[in-house]
Amino acid sequence: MKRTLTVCPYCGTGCMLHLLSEGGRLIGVEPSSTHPISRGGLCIKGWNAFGFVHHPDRLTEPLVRKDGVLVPTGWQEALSMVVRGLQSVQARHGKDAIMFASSAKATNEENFLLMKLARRVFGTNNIDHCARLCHSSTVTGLAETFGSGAMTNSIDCIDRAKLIFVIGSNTTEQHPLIGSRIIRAVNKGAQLIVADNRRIRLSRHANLHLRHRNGSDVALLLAMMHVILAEGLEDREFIAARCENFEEFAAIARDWPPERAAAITGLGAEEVVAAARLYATSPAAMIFYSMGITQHSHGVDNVRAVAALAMLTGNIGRPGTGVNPLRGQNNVQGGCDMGVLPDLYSGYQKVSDPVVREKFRAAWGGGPLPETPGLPLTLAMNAASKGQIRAMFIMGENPIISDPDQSHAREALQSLELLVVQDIFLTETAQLADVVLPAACFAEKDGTFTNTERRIQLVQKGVEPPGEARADWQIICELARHAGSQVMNYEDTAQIMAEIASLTPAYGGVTHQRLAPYGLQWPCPSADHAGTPLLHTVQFSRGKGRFALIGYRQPAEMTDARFPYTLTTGRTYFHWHTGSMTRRTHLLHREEPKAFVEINPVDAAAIGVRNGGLVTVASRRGELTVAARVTGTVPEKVLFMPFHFMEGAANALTNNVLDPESHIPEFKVAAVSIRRGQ
Ligand SMILES: Nc1nc2c(c(=O)[nH]1)N[C@H]1C(S)=C(S)[C@@H](COP(=O)(O)OP(=O)(O)OC[C@H]3O[C@@H](n4cnc5c(=O)[nH]c(N)nc54)[C@H](O)[C@@H]3O)O[C@H]1N2
Ligand SMILES: Nc1nc2c(c(=O)[nH]1)N[C@H]1C(S)=C(S)[C@@H](COP(=O)(O)OP(=O)(O)OC[C@H]3O[C@@H](n4cnc5c(=O)[nH]c(N)nc54)[C@H](O)[C@@H]3O)O[C@H]1N2
Ligand code: SF4
Ligand SMILES: [Mo]
Repeated sequence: MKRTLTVCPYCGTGCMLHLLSEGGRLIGVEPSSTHPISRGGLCIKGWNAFGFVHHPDRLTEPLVRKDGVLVPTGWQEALSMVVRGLQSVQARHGKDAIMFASSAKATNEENFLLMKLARRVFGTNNIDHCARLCHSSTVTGLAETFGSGAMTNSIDCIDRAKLIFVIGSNTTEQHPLIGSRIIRAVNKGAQLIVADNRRIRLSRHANLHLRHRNGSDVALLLAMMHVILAEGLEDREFIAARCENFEEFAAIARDWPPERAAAITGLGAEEVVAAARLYATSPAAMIFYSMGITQHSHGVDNVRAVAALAMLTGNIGRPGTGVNPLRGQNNVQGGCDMGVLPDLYSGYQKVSDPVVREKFRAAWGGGPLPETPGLPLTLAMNAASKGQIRAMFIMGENPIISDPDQSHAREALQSLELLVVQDIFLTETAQLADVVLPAACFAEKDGTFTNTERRIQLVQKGVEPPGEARADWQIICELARHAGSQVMNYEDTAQIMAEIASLTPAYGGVTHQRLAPYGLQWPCPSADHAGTPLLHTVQFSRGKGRFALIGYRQPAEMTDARFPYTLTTGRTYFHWHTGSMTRRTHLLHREEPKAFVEINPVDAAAIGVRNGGLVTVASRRGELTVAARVTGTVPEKVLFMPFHFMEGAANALTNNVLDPESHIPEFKVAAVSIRRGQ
């Protein structure tokens, strides 16, 4: 039996595990007992991470559409169809008529190469990835306030926190090993505030559970800061020494007494006062947040408010404190770090900066690089439906299920002249493609993933890919050669990392060799640097921490007589996003086999539906019928649906309205009606 140490392919917690294989086939996994996060544990998805790898549905050869159907072909034909197709669209409609979507499931090396392919070989900045749907509000909001959009502290800090404030994160289900660390800290005496109107597992352990209305976080946080200022609980020394723009900000917060917020949040003033006092008087308070904060048409304002709360009380730059956005996908932190973003190169270096462009130009053989920022993914989908984007190359994403307003997404993809999908399965999106390229999965390749605490870890190959499938990085290099470019010839992924390190200051000291066994946390600027577990200790990345000005805006779609319920969407413990992997993993699928909607018993009774009965949910975008899960988890008039299931796709209902700055969709609030389904 062979044991290969690698990284879990699911969430951004970044547990490491051993793949166990025999005769070239995976037979199981074993946690890594000395890894700083897994420490001998894994969640159910980690234990089953091998489950989809040898599934008979794996793509084993390239497919091209002929006479309307996808048929198998060889690599040569498939690759030249892709390159000819992209070049032909560009020749007729301009360089920026094509869009690349990269993948937070792929390695850093692969993301870096797709970024290079788009910019250097195809001459466009139109590249983005699922972070747009996820933490783009964080990247924008924290860059403005702190100068860096990543977790300020480390997972280990949970043990040093005296108070943990979890807002808009269902941590035990979505980042399970972080969730269990939080529970352990609480059992050892740390205090816990949960702000989420669902009764999640963590709320049972909380000293205070705030069940405020969806989309009312800015009002809640401003009111907490009002109390802190009114009671003199702010950290004056920290503010004076480390921050700017305080007076302007304080004038806004002073305008938000808890009584004003009450009408918006639905919380009693005393609950807000209690939360403010608990947080502000703790000697070390650590904030965790995730999609409940970011996925709103005011997602950036939410993030600004969270950042302000931490600065106001000096809870940043020390162990056990900080602002900690929990990054979702196994390598979404890395995707952002590698610059698969329309306005940034790797290391958050701006494409609009001529010095930066010159550096990349010189390193990449001297060809011209595009100057204007490209399109965010969400705007590219809109542009596709208007005929401005004519071709899309999608590596490792499944937007037919994950994008907001499914019929809009379908129409956008169907209106393309050329759709290329590079995936490990024939997903619902791949079924619409003109060319499908079969990729190797995490267990079949080498490289690195960067987890939510900025830890860059080694991914190692345990088994061979099926059939003709190849690693994403190899396919991208082949595409470059088919396009006549000689700028992407690599022996292995370590060589790609050397290039990343030479162009990306925070990864400057990273080599594959140095990453064994359990990685390095960036910034790691030089070969002798040990990595950085804690950010902003002496000053913020941008110098002074900036109190941003925040205004409260309500969600774009509020309930009314026709659509009297609020729908919020998210995840379950057993499934991963669009289900491509977890629904093909026997044990996970068995635990959660079908779509459902959580509905409060009072609302279920009102329409005469029992647990397991059918409910038809309708929004302005569409309607669907799914099984009712009758539960007090959701308050009255609020429904929750996971978006994993094509047969009951939550995104048929969601609102495609975007935050004006981060361009994230409002996945967390839509107005719907319900009736008993048949
Ligand atoms: N099992 C599993 N784990 C995952 C994933 C998965 O698909 N499956 N996906 C990964 C990814 S990419 C991500 S981004 C993370 C997401 O991780 P989370 O953000 O933790 O997950 P969600 O279920 O999207 O939403 C979290 C909570 O936000 C609450 N919420 C909704 N609206 C609001 C609001 O207006 N304010 C507040 N304060 N809370 C609100 C919901 O009630 C929900 O409990 O999970 C990662 N981990
Ligand atoms: N309603 C609603 N919608 C949401 C959200 C929500 O909370 N509510 N959350 C949003 C968020 S936070 C996110 S992150 C997105 C996620 O949206 P997506 O990224 O579209 O979802 P995934 O299912 O993770 O897609 C990953 C794809 O990569 C493939 N894959 C896996 N490994 C590899 C590999 O090594 N190489 C290649 N080429 N492919 C691979 C998988 O088969 C799968 O098809 O969904 C968003 N959509
Ligand atoms: S917590 Fe996340 S990284 Fe760890 S085993 Fe579970 S899914 Fe994998
Ligand atoms: Mo995400």
